[in-house]
Amino acid sequence: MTTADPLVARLAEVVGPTQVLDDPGSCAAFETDWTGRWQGRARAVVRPADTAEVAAVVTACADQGAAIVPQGGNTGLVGGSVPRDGEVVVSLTRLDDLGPVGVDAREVTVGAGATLAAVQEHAAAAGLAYGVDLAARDSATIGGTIATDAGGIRVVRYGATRAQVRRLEVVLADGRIVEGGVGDGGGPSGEPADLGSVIGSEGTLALITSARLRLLQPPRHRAVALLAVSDVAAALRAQEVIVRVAGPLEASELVQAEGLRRVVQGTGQRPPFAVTPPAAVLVEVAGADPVADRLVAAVGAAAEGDPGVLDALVGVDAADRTRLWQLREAHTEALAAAGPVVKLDVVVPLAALAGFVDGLPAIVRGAGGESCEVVVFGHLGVGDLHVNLLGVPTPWVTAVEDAVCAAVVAAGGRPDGEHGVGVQKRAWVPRSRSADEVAAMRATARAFDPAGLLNPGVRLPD
Ligand code: FAD
Ligand code: 2HG
Ligand code: ZN
Repeated sequence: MTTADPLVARLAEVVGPTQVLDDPGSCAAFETDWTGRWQGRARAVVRPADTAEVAAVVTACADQGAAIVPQGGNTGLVGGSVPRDGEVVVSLTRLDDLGPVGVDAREVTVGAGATLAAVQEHAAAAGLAYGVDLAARDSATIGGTIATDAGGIRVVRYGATRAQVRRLEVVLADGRIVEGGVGDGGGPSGEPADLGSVIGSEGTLALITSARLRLLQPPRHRAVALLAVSDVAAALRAQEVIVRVAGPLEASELVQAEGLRRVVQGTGQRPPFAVTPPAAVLVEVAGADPVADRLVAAVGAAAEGDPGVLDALVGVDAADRTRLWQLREAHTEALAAAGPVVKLDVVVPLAALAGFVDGLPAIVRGAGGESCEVVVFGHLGVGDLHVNLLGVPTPWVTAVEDAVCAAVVAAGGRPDGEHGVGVQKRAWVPRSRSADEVAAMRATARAFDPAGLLNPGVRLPD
């Protein structure tokens, strides 16, 4: 700590001087997002140790009218986790307590700063599992995943993060601590506060300090298949047949040739197929009894009479399953290694998905991205797609983003998917939601945070 800023001095009294950073070198990692695209200076970075310290930090900021950016693992991809204009960054990563697992109630209470991986391992040690998983699991925090309502690779089976949260403890914008249930996870009736709107609010309504999470009985057997397909329409047909024959899927993920090539190059893994297919769909089936035969039968049924299914691999033992999953999970890292990436996480209705993906290269070219590489992958089961664009000339980034978002809306979808609105999609909120819906969002924000101190510039349009 180096400054004479009186707010920073007060924050140091609350959390101790070593937990307040204000020199550029120490703040840098908290000021730039995972993609490197969004960055800004923080007035200071504060790292409280517990809920009481978070409340005292927020009270001190509120007294001075100082804006706050809550931050977890800083793996967000829409610019919402880093400062824009001298806000105080409140990093929640030290709130990483893992409470005892309630085996009978199938739940656990954890600090907002616990990583997803830590919670998964903690649940597994008690014979249970947590229903959310994503490739950033080692850094992404429970607080961040709740604040974004993260989806992830199990979303088709267990729903997004909202479906896993029973109770929240939060610190409001004026420093008060509130505990409450969320929706039907709130326990006995007479629950005083429903904090459901905090889920997915991207740090704009409250700082999440801890959460009681629903856990589940993990399936004992798993099998994974990667089907090479001619296009997205064939991927969707295959998914439909596999669900019909094998039952509900644990995961159903789409990748394309360009992404597969980048992943193979980046990981050094052998190409999965002799000829890289235009697209592939990864499906996982799980159950209490062995599931391999069921999956093999389902893959056979999908291929039978459908020339769009070109080839298939099935992985049953853990090493094979991991290898197949790596081909999907390594996309973000492999693309990041190739240079700056323009990322758009969008949701498109399944009926419009194939047409949307097929039309994307022309849309991107038409908006100034003539020499761009278009890579689409994502959560096929729920129509949440990650449009990654390599080589977009800087002056054309906004035009290209707008063209893709406009195509999403025209297809009946939403330009903000599981990653949230952040800074990136703010302008698209009124173009993809009704005026009444936007008014309701504003009213909720005003009720929680009348002075507008929590993550200003994120989520809500000006
Ligand atoms: P941060 O990035 O720190 O913050 C994200 C947002 O939440 C910000 O607006 C921030 O202000 C707010 N916030 C953070 N903590 C709190 C808190 N305690 N209280 C209030 N607000 C808070 N996302 C998916 O949905 N699905 C995926 O499959 C997925 N895969 C990914 C894979 C990789 C390799 C990477 C890099 C990212 C991926 N993401 C995915 C995006 C990201 O991991 C998620 O958005 C995640 O939920 C962010 O968690 P975090 O702790 O890093 O939050
Ligand atoms: C995933 O599903 C993540 O892997 C990241 O949501 C998506 O990198 C991306 O665009
Ligand atoms: Zn995703």
